[in-house]
Amino acid sequence: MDKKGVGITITQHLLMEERQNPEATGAFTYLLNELIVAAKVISWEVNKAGLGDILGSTGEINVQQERVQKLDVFSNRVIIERMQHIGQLCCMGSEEVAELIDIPSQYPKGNYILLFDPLDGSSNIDVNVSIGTIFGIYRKVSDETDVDFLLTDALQPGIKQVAAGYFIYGSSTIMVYTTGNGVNGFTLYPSVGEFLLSHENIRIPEKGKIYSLNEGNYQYWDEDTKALVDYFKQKDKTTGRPYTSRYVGSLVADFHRNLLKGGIFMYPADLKDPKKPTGKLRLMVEANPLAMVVREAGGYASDGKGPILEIQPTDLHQRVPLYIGSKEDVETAEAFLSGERRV
Ligand code: P6P
Repeated sequence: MDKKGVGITITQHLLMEERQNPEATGAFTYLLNELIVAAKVISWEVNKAGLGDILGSTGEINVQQERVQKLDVFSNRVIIERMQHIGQLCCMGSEEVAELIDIPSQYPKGNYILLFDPLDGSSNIDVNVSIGTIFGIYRKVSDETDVDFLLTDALQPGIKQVAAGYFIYGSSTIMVYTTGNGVNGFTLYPSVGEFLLSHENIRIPEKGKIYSLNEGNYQYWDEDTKALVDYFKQKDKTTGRPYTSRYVGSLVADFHRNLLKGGIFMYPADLKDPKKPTGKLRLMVEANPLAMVVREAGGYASDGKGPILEIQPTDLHQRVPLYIGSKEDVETAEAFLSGERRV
């Protein structure tokens, strides 16, 4: 909060952005505000998780073949129940649910599609490492209303997102989002129950000094990937190398640090799991939303060959290699991964 004890609330900021958009109807502001309510509920639960019995896994396995943590289930349910009644969505897609999620018939449908990862980084829940919610919002392109015919509307390239962002539940709860007019961050003041503007007009440094990836996968990478990672570790003062290695193992935490400080996050394709030949991260609910945020902050996101945002999706849960962060560093990654560069 500023010295007068108040700050710009997220609602104020959304309304200011809405007033700048002549076509705005308020539907979008309403949608984001409801998502914020869901995030406040999740934040509350995450921050007291150590006190209740909500830690640990439910024992189920989700569509990603990952052990479902109780907070995953809770977060997924909170977002679905919060968002389904607002009359702004025609359907939703969740990392936790195999198929598109319909809007129950008792609620009106709208023209937006919400795709989200309800609680990313769930493997870190029990060890008190930051975790988060990632979201992307699209406008429906067809006249369809039946969820069985809305998959084409959901599988639009990331460049078509009208908004994207994430919440981090860590030492504080922070929301970072963009509607295509720059990137702003808001910190939740629990005493006030409001997100207040704390990171105005975030810009990522053109080039960083941090590289982030799980080096335990080294033996599963191809030679171009190994050469790229070795490059960031070699000593060369003129290019500020070796870079510092920072890896939390929670995408939102690793991404957020690099967004503010500069650097590159990488999750390469690896041969570790034949069922996941294109890496672990999901295009629709992880890569695309963060790719929009980083582009609006002056950075870049690639699958190693080209822009994440230009990939034409073929499946709601498809996975992609992800190289995201400072533009110059991601372009270096593309040069190595194409075999053009070795030094
Ligand atoms: P690894 C968390 O489970 C997650 O989906 C991302 O948040 C994170 O970046 C990645 O997986 C970590 O994967 O293989 O390094 O443990």
